[in-house]
Amino acid sequence: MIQMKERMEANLSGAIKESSNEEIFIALLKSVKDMEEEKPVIKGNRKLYYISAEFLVGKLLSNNLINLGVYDEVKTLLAENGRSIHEIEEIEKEPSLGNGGLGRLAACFMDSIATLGLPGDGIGLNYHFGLFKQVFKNHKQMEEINPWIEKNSWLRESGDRFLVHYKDFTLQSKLYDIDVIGYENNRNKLHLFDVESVEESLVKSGIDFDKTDIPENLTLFLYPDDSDEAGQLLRIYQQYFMVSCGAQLILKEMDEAGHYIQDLDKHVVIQINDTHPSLIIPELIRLLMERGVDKERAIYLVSKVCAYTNHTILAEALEKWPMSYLEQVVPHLIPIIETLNERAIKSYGEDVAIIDKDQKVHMAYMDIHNGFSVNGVAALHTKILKETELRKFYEIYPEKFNNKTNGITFRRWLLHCNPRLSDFITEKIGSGWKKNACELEGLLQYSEDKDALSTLLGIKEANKKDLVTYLKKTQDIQISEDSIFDIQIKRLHEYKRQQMNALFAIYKYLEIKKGNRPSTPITILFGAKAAPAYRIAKDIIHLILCLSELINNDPEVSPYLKVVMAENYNVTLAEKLIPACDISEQISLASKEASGTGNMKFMLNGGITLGTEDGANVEIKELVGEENIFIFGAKSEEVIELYAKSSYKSKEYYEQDSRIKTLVDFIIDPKLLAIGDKELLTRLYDEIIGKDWFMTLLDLEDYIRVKEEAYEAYEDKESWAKMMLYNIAKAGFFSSDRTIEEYNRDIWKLNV
Ligand code: 26V
Repeated sequence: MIQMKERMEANLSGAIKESSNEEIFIALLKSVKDMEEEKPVIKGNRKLYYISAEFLVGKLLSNNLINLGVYDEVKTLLAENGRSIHEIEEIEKEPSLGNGGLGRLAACFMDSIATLGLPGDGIGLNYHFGLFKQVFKNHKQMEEINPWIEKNSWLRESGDRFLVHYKDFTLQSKLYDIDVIGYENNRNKLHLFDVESVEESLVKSGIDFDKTDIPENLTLFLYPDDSDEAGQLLRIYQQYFMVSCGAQLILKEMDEAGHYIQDLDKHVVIQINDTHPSLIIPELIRLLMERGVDKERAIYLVSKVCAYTNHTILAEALEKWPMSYLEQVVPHLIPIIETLNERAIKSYGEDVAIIDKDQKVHMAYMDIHNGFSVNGVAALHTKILKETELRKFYEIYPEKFNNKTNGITFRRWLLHCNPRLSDFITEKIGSGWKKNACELEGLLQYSEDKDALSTLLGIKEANKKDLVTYLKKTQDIQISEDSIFDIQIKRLHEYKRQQMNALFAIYKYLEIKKGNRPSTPITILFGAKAAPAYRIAKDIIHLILCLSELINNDPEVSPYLKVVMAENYNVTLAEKLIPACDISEQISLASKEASGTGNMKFMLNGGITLGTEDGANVEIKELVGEENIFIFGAKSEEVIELYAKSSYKSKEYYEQDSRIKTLVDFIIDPKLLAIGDKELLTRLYDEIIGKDWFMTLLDLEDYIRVKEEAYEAYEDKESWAKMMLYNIAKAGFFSSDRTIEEYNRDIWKLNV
């Protein structure tokens, strides 16, 4: 095998010592791409296509070096030449091809699919500016473009080009591939479709652009603002582009493998990641018919090939496209969608129609009728789908429903982001856990070992120091490494209840003002982007930034409490924050967070969950036991009943509990109004008292009580370290390798 040293020499004009970080990065990129190309592509008689509008892959250099088994070699080579791998990593731009959990899940899955040696490619879009870059100005979120594609990147141009027909024009696709290398295994591909005519200069200021010029704007952004009709139409144009290219690629690969089109169901399985790619169903039927397959047979074949994953029960997030929009964009799919609708009604009645009375197409319903599998992403989520949200469908097709609790790749979320902990684990139990995550349980034998527990605390301290340095250097944020790191990082959404955490910060601030100081200082850290058109989410960011300004500049309070919101939260930042966390905030309103995957990443890195019984928190609790997690708040059954009866009135909590009243009133306290924008703060205040759709005030008292318990528990370092150890030891279940094994066993059945 060619050594990395030789590869680097071939790709670098001068010596490593004399080269710039940029030059070294490019040489490494080229070397890694060469190594990847030498890896065989994973093959099999049956292939998976994971189709998703989002793949939040994160930076790829270290990930790929690890999976190729040359990370240590490169690190040493650089160190011998006086260079640090971490400085080189900084050069790479992070592609932001996802919003949050759903996109990151797709990236973890790609890693595990290749690691398990399964033939499975990803299909998505090559957004030039991805999601936006978040910047704070006047305590508000502003959006800027986030260009990430450079002359030298992980993208490889592929020769494949397909024509995509819309009502008014035709576009030709251009395909880029990113190699997906399994850990000590071979290669799959992530196919990202793009269009040649896209025009980056269409973006004028911030992230504004002409939404009607489809040939020029199609792949500029991930999910552009869809609060208006033009935005929604653009989304349909994007979705159709992705699925049409994907379907054509699948059929082309069938041909190349010499398979008969009639045997599609033997050789292909398509996992539809949420409903964004659901138009692949009518499109594939159409393409099969174009190739001479009769309609009934085409519908049958497609229904044996497509499987659907649901990622949310939030009504506003379930896609329903007006027929009139589809007519404007893809009229040739209309007769097929109408046929599917008529068949569903004929067999099972109007109740489960795909097209509703308002002439809207329910994408999820189309998937359920015309796919062979429907899965939720955590046990509780799947139970709610079966019993409540999709009950009618579960009664018709009980055999289609199944649960696949989410997982995360331990290569990125432990091996790469927390080398100290990773080395500690290997020293204690050997390296088998890297391939068989359940071996982490072996750590339990150290639960009474004082040396091991104190080493574990030392690792956390060191990681906290690293984070302090990083935040100071990159964002000029000053926090104390000796404080409790209490972290909530995830998309900003009302149901995730960052506002409840902010109300706690107000409570703590007022307590300290009264002289009730915490034994250990507290740092409450947030990271979150809000959708550009999501008013309340942006108001919550405004509140947090104003609180941060007030609290951090108050000399009476700031030695004991800091509130910090890190800018532009992304995968790279998550990799720094997670290893340094003491308390992991997972405080969504029970029943609303389908799974969560941040909760798993924190657990694996010794962060202790403070959470509601929601999503995968329920499974975390079952694994670690009540004594190793802090659980509070209403249960999902209570919440579902409150919604059913429309009986929750936030105003009653506000009026009847004087402490709650004090905390909520503080949102419009003159001290905050002097810092922030009166209109925004008042709007949020009114929202919480008048509506509070996600029941913040219902759980606030219990949240304060249990969070104080967690802070107190932190004081006993040895027992805290035991909790950490327990959480790490029990995290094996959440390896995405386990999740993918289950998908393959129950749904994909790729015979390797
Ligand atoms: C999307 C939207 C878009 C319109 C405005 C409101 C809204 C609210 C939620 C969403 C989420 C869409 C689906 C999604 O990202 N689900 C996430 O999937 C993760 C991976 O399965 C899971 O861990 C998260 O709990 C779930 O929220």
